[in-house]
Amino acid sequence: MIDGKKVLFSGMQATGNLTLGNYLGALKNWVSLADEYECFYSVVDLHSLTVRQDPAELRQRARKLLTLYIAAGLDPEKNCIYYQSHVSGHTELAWILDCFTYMGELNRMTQFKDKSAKHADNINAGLFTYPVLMAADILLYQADVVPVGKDQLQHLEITRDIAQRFNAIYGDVFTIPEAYLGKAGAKIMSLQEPDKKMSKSDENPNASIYLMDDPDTIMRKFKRAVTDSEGCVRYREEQPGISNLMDIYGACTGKTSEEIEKEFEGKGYGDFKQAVGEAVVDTLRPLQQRVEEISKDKAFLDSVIKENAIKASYYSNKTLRKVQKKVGLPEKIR
Ligand code: ATP
Ligand code: LTN
Repeated sequence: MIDGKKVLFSGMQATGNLTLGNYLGALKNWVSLADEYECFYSVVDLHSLTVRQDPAELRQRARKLLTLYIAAGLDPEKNCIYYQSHVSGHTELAWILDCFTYMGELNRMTQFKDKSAKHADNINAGLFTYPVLMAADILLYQADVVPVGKDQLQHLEITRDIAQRFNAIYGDVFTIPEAYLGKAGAKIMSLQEPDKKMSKSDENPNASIYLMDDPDTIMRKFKRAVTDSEGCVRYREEQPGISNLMDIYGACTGKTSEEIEKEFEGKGYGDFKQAVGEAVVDTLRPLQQRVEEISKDKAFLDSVIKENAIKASYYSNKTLRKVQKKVGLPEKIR
């Protein structure tokens, strides 16, 4: 609890360009949470190092992601938006938690298995202990809730296991966090393979709408989106491509699937795709404008980065000191 509010923590990696899936499934829904929770949103740049990065590109992407957080509507006065690497407590706690995590547990992580298959030439120790750094992120702020996608539930589960194990030995040190799953249907699928989720690491650029795509590109990608030969706009399992476009249209316009079915009754896929494209362009335009504006204000961004790192360090240090004391590390002479 901070000032009588429950604590919420989430993070995103600055790898790749954010997609419409990241926005509709995560960012957009985060905006309304600040009233109810004390929110920490980190750009988890240390996690990004688990796969090889171009240094200049990583720096640029991390700043872009932080800008996007703000442009999407996260008020940096109410939400603590910061770089993970600016708060040293994350790695300090991660080391201690490493000593309370078993190899067997980490070996079971499906993300580790997937990523090692994908980067077979660089299966580094950081990739293996990735979930422990994530546990440190969450536990450092005594987070009660963690909004994540389904793919991250296994990491949240190991976080809870580590916290419970630690608490069982040393008393109630950590809050046990709960997953906060967004609204159902918020999973946006690939425009090219509608049975796969839209993902920023997809190699086919036509599969995803990137948040910074220009209107022509957006319209073209929707025109090429994979559908089916049914010829009707209906929300059902046999039509995953159309259902996905309906989800996107609904998320951008607030219309329900029944309303959308009615609106496009007797109309062809061409008309429907045109409407979806326009709705997405209208949704992203203000976001893109805000990104432009905020990016130009270097002093503002720098002060957000600085102030929020100080705020995050303050809360994280409280937990870290407690943990260090519990495990028997000698107190610093101040
Ligand atoms: P990568 O391709 O690098 O694994 P990603 O695009 O899958 O990345 P993450 O960085 O894993 O995205 O996730 C960031 C946040 O966006 C998470 O909360 C996740 O649940 C959400 N998210 C990612 N993709 C989608 C999607 N297609 N639909 C809805 N939400 C999504
Ligand atoms: N692993 C997450 C990103 C992440 C995270 C976190 C999410 C790192 N630390 C802490 C929630 C809480 C991902 O790949 N989406």
